Amino acid sequence: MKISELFKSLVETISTRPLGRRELEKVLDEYGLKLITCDVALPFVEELKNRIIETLEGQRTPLFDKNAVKKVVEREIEKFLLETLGNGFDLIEEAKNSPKPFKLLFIGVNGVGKTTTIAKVAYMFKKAGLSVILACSDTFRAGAVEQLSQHAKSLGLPIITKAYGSDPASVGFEAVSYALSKGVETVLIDTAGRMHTDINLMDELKKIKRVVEPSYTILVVDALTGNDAWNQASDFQSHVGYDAIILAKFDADEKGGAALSVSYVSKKPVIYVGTGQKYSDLERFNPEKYVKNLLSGF
Ligand SMILES: Nc1nc2c(ncn2[C@@H]2O[C@H](COP(=O)(O)OP(=O)(O)O)[C@@H](O)[C@H]2O)c(=O)[nH]1
Ligand SMILES: [Mg+2]
Repeated sequence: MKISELFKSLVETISTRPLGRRELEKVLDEYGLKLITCDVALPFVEELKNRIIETLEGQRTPLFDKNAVKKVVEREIEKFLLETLGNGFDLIEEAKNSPKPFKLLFIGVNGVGKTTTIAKVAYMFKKAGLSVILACSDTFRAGAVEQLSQHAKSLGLPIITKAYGSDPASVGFEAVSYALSKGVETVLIDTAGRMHTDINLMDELKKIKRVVEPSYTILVVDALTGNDAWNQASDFQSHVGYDAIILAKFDADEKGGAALSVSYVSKKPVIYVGTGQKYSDLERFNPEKYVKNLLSGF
């Protein structure tokens, strides 16, 4: 080792010290509490703390910078949150580059915003020059057909519906057949909600999925759901399975923790967020912006 290098390493040893578990725990407890008040689920926060202690314990930190520990912890939290959120994808790009018809199946608990989200996606596709057909496979709830038909009318789109109580899978199948024969590029399929603990519903969704073979299955979650978002994401994942998540009512949610919980428990990305009740109120989810916002509140 050269003298200059030796000197540098000596200075570093004197001016730094290794990070201890206790002080890391103290800082992480503060951040953890803040994440929990933002509705991020507890098991996620626990894992975040453990992972960061594992990474940082024993690492050398500047001796004279009081904020050094906080800074390094915050950088590590940011990294972990971005990793959890993963990489989303653009539905227009996917629709354009996939075999036709491009089929999207929307699932989720009743009232979360499925039907509204479908209308928004239809509007977005239409604007991008893609042809769309809607399918109302919610044959369970009175009013579901009327609601989606109203959107179809406003957007000038064809729609397949069947009477209340009909087989939801056959509605989806008919929409796909229509798309195939008429060259419609995309099929958006609405489904019934009920409770995510309802086994009949889960079986029904599985059947629709089997019959329709969607290009992507999308779980819609209400951002305001708070802690139950975790259970919904987990139940639909284990019973039906999905590829991505759209968070509706993001505009009404100041806390914003649901995005982390659902991505963590399902290992699927949030791809879009609903930001209002208008057709144009659908935005690509931006993890960097989201994490920055979340942490800036701390
Ligand atoms: N503020 C806001 N409201 C929304 C959003 N998405 C849906 N909603 C409202 O949530 C309610 C339930 O939506 P709906 O699409 O019928 O839910 P579904 O039962 O899952 O199909 C309606 O009053 C919608 O207008 C959103 O992104 N922001
Ligand atoms: Mg609905």
